[in-house]
Amino acid sequence: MTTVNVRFPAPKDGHLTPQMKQTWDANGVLLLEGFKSEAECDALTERARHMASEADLTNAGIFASAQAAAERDEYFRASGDTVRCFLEEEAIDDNGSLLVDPVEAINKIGHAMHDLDPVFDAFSHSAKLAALAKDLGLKDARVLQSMFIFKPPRIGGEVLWHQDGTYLYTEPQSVIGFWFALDDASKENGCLWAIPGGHGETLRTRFVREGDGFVTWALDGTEFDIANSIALPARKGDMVVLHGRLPHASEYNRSDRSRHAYTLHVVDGACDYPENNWLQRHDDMPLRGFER
Ligand SMILES: O=C(O)CCC(=O)C(=O)O
Repeated sequence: MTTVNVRFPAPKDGHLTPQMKQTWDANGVLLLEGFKSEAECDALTERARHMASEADLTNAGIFASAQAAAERDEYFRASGDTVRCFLEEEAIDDNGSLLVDPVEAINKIGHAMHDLDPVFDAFSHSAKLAALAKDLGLKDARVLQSMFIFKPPRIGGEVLWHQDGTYLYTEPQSVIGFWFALDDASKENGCLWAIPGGHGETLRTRFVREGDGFVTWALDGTEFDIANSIALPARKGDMVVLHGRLPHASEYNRSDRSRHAYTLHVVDGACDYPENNWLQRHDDMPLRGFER
């Protein structure tokens, strides 16, 4: 079993110590304990649950139900610079009817709340996050994507092993994931897993636009070394930083506790952003940095 320590008390000003930097370079993952306060976490969760309670879930059902692939693709495609809800696969029956309470039915909200909603904006922008991004090597950090992940009790879906560079590719590769635990996350309710050091390997696939749909390009067929993966249990307020080539995943939540989390994906504005990446913004909504 792999034993690697990637946990540190969160730096108050966001700046990484030499030891944190060394751990980041070696492993491609850091867990910064207590990066956010309980109050900050609760405010975000409350806001997301409010959004979920008001959401038009008829449309959200497109994502999981057997409706036309074209409709599903269009719903996803337009979420890059808007705010849309996506349902858990197990939340609806074959006819698309909800099997659980609407607020417990949502898999995630994405992908531009950090720019479009004041509560998410406040959580997502600070001098502390800007300092962290700089120390991680991002010369011109741009916050590209936000996701509120509900992982609801009993039906919270699994996230398969992947690298974030597959979805958010730049040349050279620059994406970094900032993942915040908004509930305590354990193996029981579907905490993150990662393969320390896996960021040193190649990007395996790219997910790109093709015509009106999407395809996945195979770049390297080598399997991920999941025998060397570690669980990353986290307390509410902890933050996990994930290199864009670091393989990571999470299991189903079959427990009776939710596992809310929030992620920001950040790229370097100095890098090229391909026009075939799935996430494209309209010109009137340029990417911002971490400054408020
Ligand atoms: O929260 C999860 O379960 C997975 C999140 C993830 O894979 C990501 O943010 O890239």
